[in-house]
This record gives sequence, C-alpha cells and structure tokens, in this order.
Amino acid sequence: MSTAKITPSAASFATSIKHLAGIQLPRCQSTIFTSNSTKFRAPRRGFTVSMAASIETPLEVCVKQSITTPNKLGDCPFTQRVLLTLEEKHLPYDMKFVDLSNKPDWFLKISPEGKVPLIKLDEKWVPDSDVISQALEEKFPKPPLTTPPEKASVWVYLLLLLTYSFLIQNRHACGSKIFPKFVAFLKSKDSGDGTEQALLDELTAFNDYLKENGPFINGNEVSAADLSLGPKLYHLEIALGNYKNWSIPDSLSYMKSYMKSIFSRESFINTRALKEDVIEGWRPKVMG
Ligand SMILES: N[C@@H](CCC(=O)N[C@@H](CS)C(=O)NCC(=O)O)C(=O)O
Repeated sequence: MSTAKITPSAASFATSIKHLAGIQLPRCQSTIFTSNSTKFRAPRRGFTVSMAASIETPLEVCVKQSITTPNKLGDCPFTQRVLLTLEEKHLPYDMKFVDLSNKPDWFLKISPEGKVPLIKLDEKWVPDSDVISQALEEKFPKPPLTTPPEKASVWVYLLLLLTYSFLIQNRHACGSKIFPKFVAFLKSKDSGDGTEQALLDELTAFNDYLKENGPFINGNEVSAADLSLGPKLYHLEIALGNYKNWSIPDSLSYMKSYMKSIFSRESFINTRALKEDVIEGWRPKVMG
C-alpha cells in the first residue's frame, strides 16, 4: 500500500490567523507566510506542530490513486473536497492510495461500498465527503468553514441565523446543480439537446449570485460550500475544454474570478488532481 504524509501549508496558516483573530492582517504581514518568500520562510514543521495542536497523529484518508502516474493522487472531486477541508483546517493527514480499478482486500474490508474518500476518525472509518466534512467541522471547529461572517457577535449571529436560515440554506445549496448539468452536457452526443444551455443557465445564476454576495458563497471568507464546488468546477473546466473545446464565457466574469481565486489557493494546489487524470477519468463517460 503506498501512502503520502502531508502537513498543512504555511500560506493557509496565514488565513487561519485571520479566522481565529477575526482581523485582517496588513498586506505586508501576511506575505511573510507565503511559500515564495525566502527571507521570512517559516519552518513548516514547527508551524504544523503548533497550529495543529489538537492533533498530533496525521489523520488517515483513503484516496483515489492516479491512473496515469504512480504514487500520485487521483481525480476524485469528493476526495479533493475532504483534503481541502483538512488543509484549510491545518490538519495533518496521511493519504492511502487506492487503485479503484483493482480494489485491494484491506480497502474492501473497511469500505463495504468500495468508495473513496474514507477517513479514520476516533478509530472508525467514515465514508462519504458530506458526512466527513460535517464530522471534521464538529471535531475541529477552528477555523470555522460553515459559519457566516465572523465579525458578527454570537448573539447577532444567532439572530441572523434564525431570521435568515432560509437564505443561509439557499447559500449552501448554491451552485449544487452545476455538477449534474456539466455531466449531462459532457456526455451529450447531440449538440441541440439543450444540455449546453441548461449548464449555461446554471452558471449564469451562480454568476449573478456571486455578483451580489461574493466573492465566495458565504461572502468574504471561503467556506465548506466552496470546498465542495471548487473541485467540481476544476473537473468541468478541464473535461469540457478537452472533450468539447468549450469554456465558460468571459461574460460570466464573477464566476471566472471565483474559479481563479479557488484554484490558486495553496490548499487547492496541494490537493488537485493531475490534468491528465481528470481527462482519463471522464473518458469512459464521454465515450460510453
Ligand atoms: N457520495 C460519495 C461519492 C464518492 C464517490 O463516488 N467516489 C468515487 C470516486 S470519485 C468512487 O469511489 N467510486 C468507486 C469506484 O469507482 O469503484 C461522496 O461524496 O464521498
């Protein structure tokens, strides 16, 4: 079984300081944590130990193995969502690569459905990215990924929660239809069947939402909803570009900047699939 141990990135540590303190770091201060900085580069291991104080042993996660490159992470958007959550919460993790075309016995024993992602929490293997994200939020609440703006006091937050629970629920559902519409268009063999327009309608609605509420789904800070949608948009961009020579229209500028800012996060760069894996991963669906 091949594994890879990962510690959280220094740049996402800077984000966490903002979350924890509820303040905006001055630009010059935050840059000392970027990985490009040679002058002030932080000792990564030291950071990991002090920031991830609540957890000393890396969390074990079963992930899809690359189908194109040995010992690399594969192209599962649900797995990336879980890894993104771990990265954004500065939790160290240990990836166990699973060959989904030839599932090993040890994996089938812990995953009756034979699916990744799977994470070990409190000595139990937990499946499903929805369940895992929720469990991580409950077990490691800081930095929060599901709460509305942190500047609101607890009481204002509770009041807002009661008053706008409908709105908040809608925010979390936001963009959720993009993935099925993308898959329908990708698989479509008939250019006049309306699947392209259906995807465009969904993307336009999301673009309008971001214009009013962005830059992220929850406003100024990235949240669990973005970590779920980001990997799916990454697949959309690569697969539709490759198989249909299609890209998101420039007129959807909020959507485009949203993707750019999610894709350029260090957490995303650390956990994204190889482009060739995304292309190969979708091939059977496109050809089928
Ligand atoms: N609802 C699950 C979906 C997980 C899923 O479908 N994973 C795929 C890989 S992306 C898988 O393991 N498929 C099993 C297989 O290919 O045999 C989640 O959110 O975690």
